Amino acid sequence: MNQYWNKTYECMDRTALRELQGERLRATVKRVYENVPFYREKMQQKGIAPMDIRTIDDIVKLPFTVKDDLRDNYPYGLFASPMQDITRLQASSGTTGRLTVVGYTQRDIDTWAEVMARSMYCAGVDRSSIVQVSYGYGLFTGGLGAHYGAERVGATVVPTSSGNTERQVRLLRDFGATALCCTPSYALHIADTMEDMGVTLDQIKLKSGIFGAEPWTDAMRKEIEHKLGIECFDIYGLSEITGPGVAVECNNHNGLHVFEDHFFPEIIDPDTLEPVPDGQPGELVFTTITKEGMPLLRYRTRDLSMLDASPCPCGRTHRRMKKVLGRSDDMIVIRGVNVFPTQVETILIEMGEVEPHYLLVVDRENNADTLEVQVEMSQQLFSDEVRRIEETERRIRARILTMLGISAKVRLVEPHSLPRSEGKAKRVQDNRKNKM
Ligand code: DLL
Repeated sequence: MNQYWNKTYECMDRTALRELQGERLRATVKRVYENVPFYREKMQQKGIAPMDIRTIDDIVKLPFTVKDDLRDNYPYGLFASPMQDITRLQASSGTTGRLTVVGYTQRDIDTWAEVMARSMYCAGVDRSSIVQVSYGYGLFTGGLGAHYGAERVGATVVPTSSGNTERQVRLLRDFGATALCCTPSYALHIADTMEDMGVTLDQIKLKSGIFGAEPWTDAMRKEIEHKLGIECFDIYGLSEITGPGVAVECNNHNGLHVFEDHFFPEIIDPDTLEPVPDGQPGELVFTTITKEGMPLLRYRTRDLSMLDASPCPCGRTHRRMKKVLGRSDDMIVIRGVNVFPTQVETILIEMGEVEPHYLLVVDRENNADTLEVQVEMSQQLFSDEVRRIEETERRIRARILTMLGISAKVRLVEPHSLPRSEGKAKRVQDNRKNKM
């Protein structure tokens, strides 16, 4: 399976690609300098003008943009097009604070559909496919992004949006979707609900899942692939840059191809803000190089990843970003040790006996941080003796201590007792925030 939606761009010779990126960056910088006072001032403060940007390598001279800049310029302050040219608004609430608003021109919407169409092809979705879109529709970019991409390739779209999980299962069975788009945590919830309803794998036709919008581990991937009998594709994106479709896995599953002819990626050291070379980890930064409505220069995503420029057997020449396993904001610090929820996820799933439904509860007692890992036990373990349950808790606790260097309390809870997510899963409950 090796099909491209847009071979000219996806397989472009890298020298030609860099040329094109330079050209597009020049146009973007000129556009924001002329139309967005925020960027004009930032560039003036750095003593640079649009003519200083000649090739893509000059990108490092440009100022960064952070989420607070979007909030400070709420709602339309960073738009580079007049309102009459803005055909769509999307927004993201994040975990805290004000909404961040994004404006698209018709061309931006077309570009978004284009990169989502490429993503669909990467996941083997084409006009013969039936795609159930169970990402939320609305201001969140997941639903509409997947919808436009699936329509663009000519697939049959089933726009269920998220929620009403039993109905999702009935529709999967009755309409015969071959691809499912939703968050990985919701995919798992759909799989569990399917089992509870007695719907078996031979009653559904799913072949692939296009999952993203939240961090998820390879252990979780295997779990979902097993439960739904499908191949999973990781899709990455953020509303500030366009929505889903910034990067996606091909069938080699060796990182996510960034659609570099539209979104230029960099990795920086989050402390020094200096760029780091391909192959080294750091914070992902994106510059949109074709956007009209709200172009962003060097937007700091807070997502941790690395870039890989080695050739991919699929023939696409765009660099790949490593699966994002966490954002610096999600990192919890327990008595000085840094932990990402995904690190705990890997341990839990690999241990077996528990279900991949978990919550990390962080607190502070007697001036010391505490971490409690709540995880659902399997039905089998639940019906076993208390002694076995305690033993399992002890084993998980020991494993967390060896692997992550933190002592955590592990509490196995009843099956189905933790809240299920229909969108982005909440993995951490930090009670320290209320105590400061
Ligand atoms: O989550 C867009 C999206 C929708 C992507 C559907 C993929 C699928 P936001 O709500 O603005 O946009 O959240 C963006 O979500 O900075 C990451 O921290 C996280 N994220 C998105 N995709 C992935 C992924 C959408 N595949 C934020 N793996 C980003 C890990 C992801 N984290």
